[in-house]
Amino acid sequence: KTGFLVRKAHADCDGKRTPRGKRGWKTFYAVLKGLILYLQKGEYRPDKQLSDEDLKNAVSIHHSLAIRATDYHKRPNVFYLRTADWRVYLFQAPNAEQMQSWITRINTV
Ligand code: I3P
Repeated sequence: KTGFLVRKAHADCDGKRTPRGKRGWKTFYAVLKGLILYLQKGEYRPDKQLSDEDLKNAVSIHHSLAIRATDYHKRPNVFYLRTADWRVYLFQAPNAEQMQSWITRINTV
């Protein structure tokens, strides 16, 4: 599955609150391949080499959980992703269908 997602980092490894200055929303082209959610900046081409930054932004979704962010009201179509090492991201999908589709795909791999 692929598509644009806007990401906000909420908690880093071990659930530590992501510090101010690093909590802004950023747009990525997301590619879910196996157990990795790749987040690429800039223009997307299927054959494009992943940059070092792209690799740093990749998220392991093994033992992770995606949940609709019903308590977050500032933006629509937002879901939480909690990873096995207790990072927490918010992801905004372009619409409700895409949000549900990402949640289902992440939770059923
Ligand atoms: C953050 C940025 C986020 C905001 C966050 C800020 O600043 O403005 O958009 O989250 O608020 O800390 P920075 O880019 O300097 O990290 P919201 O859009 O959800 O308000 P927060 O610290 O209350 O999460």
